[in-house]
Amino acid sequence: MSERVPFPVLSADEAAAMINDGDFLGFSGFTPAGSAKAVPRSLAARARELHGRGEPFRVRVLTGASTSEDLDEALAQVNAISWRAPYQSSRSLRKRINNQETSFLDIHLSHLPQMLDYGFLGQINTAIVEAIDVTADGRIYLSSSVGCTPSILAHAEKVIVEINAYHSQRLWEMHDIRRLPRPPHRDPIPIQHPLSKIGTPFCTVRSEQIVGVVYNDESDGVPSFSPPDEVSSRIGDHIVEFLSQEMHAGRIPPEFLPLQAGVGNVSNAVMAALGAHPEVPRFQMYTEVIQDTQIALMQDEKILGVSTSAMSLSDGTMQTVYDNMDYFGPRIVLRPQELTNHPGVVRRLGVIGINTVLEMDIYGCANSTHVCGTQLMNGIGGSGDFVRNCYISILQAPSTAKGGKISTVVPMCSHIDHNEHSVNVLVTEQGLADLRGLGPVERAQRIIDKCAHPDYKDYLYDYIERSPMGHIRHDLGRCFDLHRAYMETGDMRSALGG
Ligand code: 0RQ
Repeated sequence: MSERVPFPVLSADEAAAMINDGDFLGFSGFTPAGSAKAVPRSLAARARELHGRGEPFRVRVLTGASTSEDLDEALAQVNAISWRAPYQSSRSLRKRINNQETSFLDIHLSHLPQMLDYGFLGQINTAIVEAIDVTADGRIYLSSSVGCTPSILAHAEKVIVEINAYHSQRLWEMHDIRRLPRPPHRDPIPIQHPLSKIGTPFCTVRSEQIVGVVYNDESDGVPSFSPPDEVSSRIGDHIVEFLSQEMHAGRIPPEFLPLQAGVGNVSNAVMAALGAHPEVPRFQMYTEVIQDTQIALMQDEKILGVSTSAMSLSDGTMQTVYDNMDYFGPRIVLRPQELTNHPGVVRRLGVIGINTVLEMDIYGCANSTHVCGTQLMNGIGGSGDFVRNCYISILQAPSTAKGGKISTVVPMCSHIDHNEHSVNVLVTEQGLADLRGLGPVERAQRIIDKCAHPDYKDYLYDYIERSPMGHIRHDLGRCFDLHRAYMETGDMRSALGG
């Protein structure tokens, strides 16, 4: 590690002053993990001041996935984001996007580095990246996430490095950075195991790109999760039972297969259920984000190793990792999202993917992103990368939302992110529907039978029976009646009649 940084040391305000209205900015970050913090906060303050004087100041923002309150939330609150990709989870930004104040590109996370490389997204003016260190010859050692940062750095005219002393100086031991060349010069990716390493522990830029360094000392600020609720625990139990049956049937080998798990409370509960179950053997993960539960399961030696793009951990759990780097260093690999989510590697390893959706339809299509087909929630993130390429793709949701006013099992999804051709298993707290090998109408019967909430079952059966005959039975005049009822009365049950 370098002893003295050979670049101008800037305050966050000085760094923010280098950014111009209309600039295209690439930030580090994949969830709050490894997000740039001090400079975007100063940028938001600058935008507020300029807007107060009636001057325009809005920027285009690219990151690996979602970010922290200091980035998306702070900038969106002052309406300083004109364009955003590829994923977000901020309340204020969501509102701006749904009001058409911010243009949002919702794309598969594994596709982003290639899109950037080919210039589809434009030229990045400045990259603002969090690191644990930078050297005179332009090696940048990233912090708690990798995401799209290696590609952002490669394509940025200027680079500002936020060196964050909060993180362990040993984080580089986990990093495995490699960018893929353009076709036809792409060799097979030699990842044969979640812990295979194929790259370097640092990103490389030309030292002339680096215009300054900002010092910082603050955590990623990831909130801790509430203990699993009953609904999430029941979803977890159904998945565990299914996976152990698959093992007994010889469709999952005794050493198990690597798991991928999405983010959020439901996912956290499912991981806890898997970890607690004696029939599930010790396993590896090939995933894009890890949360607190995975670290606890690693300490218990239930999870043996993890490949991920981010460690999205609450402060206490992060401290546990940093205090025990001899243990965690060799067991966690942090990689760019084009590798963690790479279709070829996911298929080769036989990953079992478990992701959460907003709604699922009776034929096995699912909506992860748009409430009633119009209102963006977060974005597709990496879910599509995994759903399409997993060995077994499992999608989960509570059977109802908003206290029963919404059925998450509907005749036709109001927006489709994952379709019947990719989805293998649907699960709610009511039960689990294994769809493999079933035709559309058999799928519909099984999904209603196993997954729908009892309040909505009769309605859904009746919908199939009264729909015109076809390979897939749909009534285009009625397929969105539940959604329409929700939009008109605030309760889908108003469509149920009787
Ligand atoms: O809203 O809290 O206001 O009540 O949606 O729902 O059940 O708390 O579940 O936090 O896991 O989020 C799909 C959004 C689920 C997330 C989604 C309402 C519900 C609640 C959240 P309230 P829950 P979660 C790896 C993989 C796409 C990206 C992905 C997601 C709120 O999992 O963004 O998978 N996935 N990435 O009440 C209206 C419905 C609803 C509904 C739930 N049908 N209609 N509102 N809600 N169902 C990670 C990355 O890619 C980085």
